[in-house]
Amino acid sequence: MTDFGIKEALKTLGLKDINEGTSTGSNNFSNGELIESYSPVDGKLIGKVKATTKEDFEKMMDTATKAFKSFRNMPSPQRGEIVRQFGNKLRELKEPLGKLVSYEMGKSLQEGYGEVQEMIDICDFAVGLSRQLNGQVIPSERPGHIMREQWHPIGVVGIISAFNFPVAVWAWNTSLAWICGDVCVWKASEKAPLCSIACQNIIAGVLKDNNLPEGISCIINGDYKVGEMMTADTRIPLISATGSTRMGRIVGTTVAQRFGKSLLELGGNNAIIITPTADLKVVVPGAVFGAVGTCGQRCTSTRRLIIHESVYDKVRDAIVGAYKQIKIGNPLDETKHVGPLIDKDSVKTYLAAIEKAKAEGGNVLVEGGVLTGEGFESGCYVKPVIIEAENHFKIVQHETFAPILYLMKYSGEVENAIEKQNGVVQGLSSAIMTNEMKEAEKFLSYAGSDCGIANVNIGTSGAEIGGAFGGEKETGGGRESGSDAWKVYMRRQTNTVNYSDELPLAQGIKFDL
Ligand code: UN1
Repeated sequence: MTDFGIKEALKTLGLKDINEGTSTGSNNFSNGELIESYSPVDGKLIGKVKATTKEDFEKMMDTATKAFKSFRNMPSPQRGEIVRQFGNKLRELKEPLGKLVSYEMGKSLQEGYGEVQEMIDICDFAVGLSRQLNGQVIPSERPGHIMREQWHPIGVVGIISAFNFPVAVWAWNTSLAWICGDVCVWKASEKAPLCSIACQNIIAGVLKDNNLPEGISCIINGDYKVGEMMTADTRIPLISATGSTRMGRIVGTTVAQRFGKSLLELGGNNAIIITPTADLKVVVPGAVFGAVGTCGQRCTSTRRLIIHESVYDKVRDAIVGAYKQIKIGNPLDETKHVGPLIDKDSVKTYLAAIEKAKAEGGNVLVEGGVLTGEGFESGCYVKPVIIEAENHFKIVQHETFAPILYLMKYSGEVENAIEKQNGVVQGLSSAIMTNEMKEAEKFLSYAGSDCGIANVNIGTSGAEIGGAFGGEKETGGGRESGSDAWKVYMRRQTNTVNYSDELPLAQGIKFDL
């Protein structure tokens, strides 16, 4: 069987000797026990990475804090130049890195390339931004005084990322943090450690070419215990964490205890409202890609379809029909739509969720199951499922990271659908399919969707980097990527300068000596 060029890709990305427990990622100080990375694509061991010990962590923090002291002095447009070079390297390496993402994480090759493209796009965005970290000038109430606001680098930024976007989410954070003058410490998911080593190799090369300290980009490896070293550390003023609500609750409270800042991007329970005027040509690909893309493992994956009763049968039949066309298999084979789940634990969670939905009264329209036989040896390939369910079911209220789509009806006005859409604890992404302008505007209004992302006539997933990404409620409230998300990576300083010969006090207070 062809290896789809994986060996070659690993070599190009500098991932050799990975069976010895690589610490090839320059500035990866890790010397602890070995973490093995198995591909969900074929179940084979790809490589091993050494975990970070407490001692390693201390060394790393030393390097990072030292690097910050010099990096903050570099003018931000020059820092932008570094990010520009990083983006160019990613352009050169899009193919091997996209392949590694697909092989280590299991998403389709197209999506693997798409993820690297997101990295390139955010680098471009950051380069432009490096000349626009503007503060403002504020009129003072006192004569001969001027007030202004400045944005300064915040320091060492800790990044915790999930397996499902093993490279892009890091780049969303780092590209902005770097132009802001921060240095970054990254704890990638222990389920996709080689992706992080590959990325580290790329940026380490750029830093070296520019004679910059390698501590500008550091990685640490391991499970939640390694994450804890970071979240508890007062030398890290900002922790940006992507993952489950459970993880976010622990990270958020730990960081808050020490008055650090956290940027949390947690679970979603994203719905598409399908109204009577919805165009099926848009609905079907939008809903199906949203539900089965990345095997249902995006935080923006579509979990629920809330369909008007008058078009319910038609929409249901069209979606069920489309599911019959879905080809499941090796994600590196571009004719396949859906690859595997990340691991066997995920498969168990998927199977348990289907059982729970049935037990609560769900009606299975498209049966699930684990695929076996040739090509499915890893045991991680599952069939996308459709279940008719009620919004209040416990399992529907819960985010299951798998391709399970719940269908439900609404009747009457769009407000009833919006209430259902908002009737979950998560608040990441949402969408409405309609040709009625009033319905669309209601959905986007203050009385509409309560999510951080609300779309019209497109699905819930596939957000572009230009907008702020994140959501409300148990999604954590953080915003990363575009818009003014950069501000979280900086500290704000308000200045008042007196250029007069007097000292008038604010609020007209007299204090004569
Ligand atoms: C995530 O699932 O963690 O909107 C991020 C999307 C992607 C990002 C998803 N651009 O689907």
